[in-house]
Amino acid sequence: MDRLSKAGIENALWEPRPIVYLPEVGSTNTYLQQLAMAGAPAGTLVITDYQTAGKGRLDRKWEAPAGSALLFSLLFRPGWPAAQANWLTMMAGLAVVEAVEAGAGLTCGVKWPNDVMCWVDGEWRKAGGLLLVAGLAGEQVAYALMGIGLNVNIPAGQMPKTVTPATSLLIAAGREVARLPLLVEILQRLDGHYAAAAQGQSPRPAWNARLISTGKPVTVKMGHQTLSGIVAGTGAEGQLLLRDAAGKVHEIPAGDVTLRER
Ligand code: BT5
Repeated sequence: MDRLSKAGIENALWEPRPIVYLPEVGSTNTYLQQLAMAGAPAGTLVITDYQTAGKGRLDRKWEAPAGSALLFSLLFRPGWPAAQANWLTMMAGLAVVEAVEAGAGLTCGVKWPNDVMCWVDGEWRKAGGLLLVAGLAGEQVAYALMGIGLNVNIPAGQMPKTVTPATSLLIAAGREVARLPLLVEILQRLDGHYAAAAQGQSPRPAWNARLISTGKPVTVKMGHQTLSGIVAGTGAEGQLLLRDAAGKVHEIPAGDVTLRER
């Protein structure tokens, strides 16, 4: 197993940033939230080798065996309008997809809204997930925690049981992928996308181009409600646009997408 450490990450980064490395933690997002509330600066990174209570959306769990994944959270203090908070999920999705393609030579994409998918054996499988927690002050994003989980070197026999078929870079690429250079690549790309967004450039066109479901038949679950249709694209705030059989376009702010075979 390749080792992560605070000094190793500091040495590998081009620009300094506050780093907390923990061999084990409940959830990097929860840990970073406490730091954020205590005034930690933008850019703070919390990273671990193992989470005992890793979180997905809606009280779901994120599971990965020790030392085989990238599990980290980043603190942003964008001061953006609340409606723009989703830009962070788009930027993180782009950064992870680009870094994995560059570092592992795989074909990857984003499944709306927060899944990182890799193409393996003729289908898209989930290799990573993003978890955005935004702290609002009035109508502005005072702080935002971007949690990123990426299955790097999880062997086939140790993959967690999941709803969406899952994979790791090891399985998809057929070789181990070093986590530290991959982390550095993700951070650099994310910083680049963030700098562009801070100048007002939306990540949405690039993110749209990476969505795997556009034009495809899908089923979307939103709580107890289920809708089927063809993905027509995304709206200005990242909501999914779904055209149903009657031709009506629904705007879906959050939900779970399953790709359907025609
Ligand atoms: C996500 O939620 O995909 C967001 C995952 C974010 C995880 C990171 S790790 C660092 C940071 N700290 C945290 O505590 N969390 C973030 P969602 O779309 O709700 O998907 C959750 C579902 O994915 C689960 O219900 C499982 O079915 C599945 N799942 C769990 N672990 C997985 C894994 N390692 N790979 C693929 N799928 C997984």
